[in-house]
Amino acid sequence: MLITLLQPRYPYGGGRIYLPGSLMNLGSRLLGMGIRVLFFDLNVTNLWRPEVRVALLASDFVGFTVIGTPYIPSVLKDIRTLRDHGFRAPILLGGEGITRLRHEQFRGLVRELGDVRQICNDAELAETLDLSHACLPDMYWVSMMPMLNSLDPHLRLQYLSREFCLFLSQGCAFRCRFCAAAKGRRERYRDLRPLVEEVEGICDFLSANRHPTLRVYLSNLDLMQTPEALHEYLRIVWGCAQARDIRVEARGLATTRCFVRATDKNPELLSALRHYGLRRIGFGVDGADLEVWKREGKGHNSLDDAKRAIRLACEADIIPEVLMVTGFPEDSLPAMARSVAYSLRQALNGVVVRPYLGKAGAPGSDQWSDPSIARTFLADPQRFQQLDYAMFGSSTTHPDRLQRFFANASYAAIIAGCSILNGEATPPLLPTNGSSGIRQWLARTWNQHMPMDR
Ligand code: B12
Ligand code: SF4
Repeated sequence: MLITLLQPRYPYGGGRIYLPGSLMNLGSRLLGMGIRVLFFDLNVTNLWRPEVRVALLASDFVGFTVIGTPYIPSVLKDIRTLRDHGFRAPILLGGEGITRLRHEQFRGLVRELGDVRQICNDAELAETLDLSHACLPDMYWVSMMPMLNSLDPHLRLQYLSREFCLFLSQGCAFRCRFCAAAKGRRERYRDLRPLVEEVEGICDFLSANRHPTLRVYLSNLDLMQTPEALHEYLRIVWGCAQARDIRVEARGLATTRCFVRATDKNPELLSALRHYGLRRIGFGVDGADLEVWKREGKGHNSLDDAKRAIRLACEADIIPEVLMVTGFPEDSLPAMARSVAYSLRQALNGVVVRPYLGKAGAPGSDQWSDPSIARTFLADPQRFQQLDYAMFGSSTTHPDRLQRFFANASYAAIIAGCSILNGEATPPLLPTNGSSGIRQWLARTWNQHMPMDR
């Protein structure tokens, strides 16, 4: 059996290089089952290159990964292109951006695209590929080295010499309303043996290529939910790198609640993590308003914890970042004003603020269970792109015109203020739907030139 895995192109144009960790993990699992796997990154090649066409025509299955909902429209477009050119094999879609659509909703999205299947879990994958579920290695049990080794060394170096995601764990015990991640479940760490194999293999490769740094974005949704495991895993990663003279530079996300609790419990924790390479932590502060936190199921946030977390991180020489997902469609003007004031205060104090505009309605968020919200996106799948947190609000994400104006204005004010004060805000994207002619062209051109969210 031959399966070709495709990393979709960055949706806003211009090839962006980022290690497709999801497909490296998935492909390694399939290789372990004796399946032939080919991989192409559509950011560095395209569907019309002869080697891609030959691979696709010879494949029994083709699989796209969908990182987040903003990728849905472009993946559907690629599938349409393949079908228009006579490609008939079954196409599989998997990944965080697609797994939380209900099957019937998914079928509606792909109804004119032939045999396209949504793969939400290993049982579905095994059934589709006619494998024994019990034999398919779990994502927690494999190293991505088999796939990494199959890449052209030049491409491998491009991926590994810049920041990439190191898969350590999945799952978050909290249940924020807007969140579409693997929420409401205990964090689970991957097995240590494959992690060691992976980090050793990567560091051997970096060292052979005289690249001195292993720069990783840890996959944890909240670094401090299982602090003992984080400590142990980072120590091991650091040990593998150190043995090859490679420096570790890691970053990740955390809730201030778990961060403060973990440091209260173990005051030495932060200096140890810093020693093992943890350089930055992004705290999900998401506004500065008790009512908004309550509404969004973020009762675990408090201004006191945020203040302490930032101070503790600074004291440990770890750079704190304040992630501000604000301006949700239900947010009031005073709540948005508080977010702006808080962000600017942080930036004035030299703290890195990373602003995003709150969106409701990604599959997996609580709002998705509202049939009218789901219908809006399913009726016009292009709209999924507008759920990008870095994008200004549109009539889809913020239906009330006046509220949208204030939400966008507050988002712009945070970006502008923080860029002037400390220059690290993620630049915003512009919605392209609904506009036409020159406005759409301007929005597309702008988006194409903005750096990718990190
Ligand atoms: C690394 C990462 C990134 C990287 C990109 C990763 C990449 N190119 O692969 C960066 C930093 C660039 C990134 C950006 C964004 N991300 Co991101 N990212 C992650 C993160 C931290 C880890 C993902 C990962 O590698 N996991 C490890 C791998 C092994 O697991 P996996 O991805 O789940 O893959 C397994 C299965 O899903 C399945 N699978 C995956 N693909 C496929 C395909 C097929 C065919 C099959 C059968 C199975 C399958 O098999 C894999 C294991 O074998 C997750 C958080 C998390 N913990 O999930 C967020 C996450 C996936 N990101 C998310 C989002 C929203 C984004 C953005 C869209 C944010 C935004 N601006 O709005 C941007 C996209 C920007 C852009 N336009 O490109 C959300 C997605 C939510 C959702 N349900 O839509 C997550 C869950 C974060 C969150 N807290 O909400 N991200
Ligand atoms: S937003 Fe963060 S803390 Fe809240 S459920 Fe999602 S991952 Fe967990």
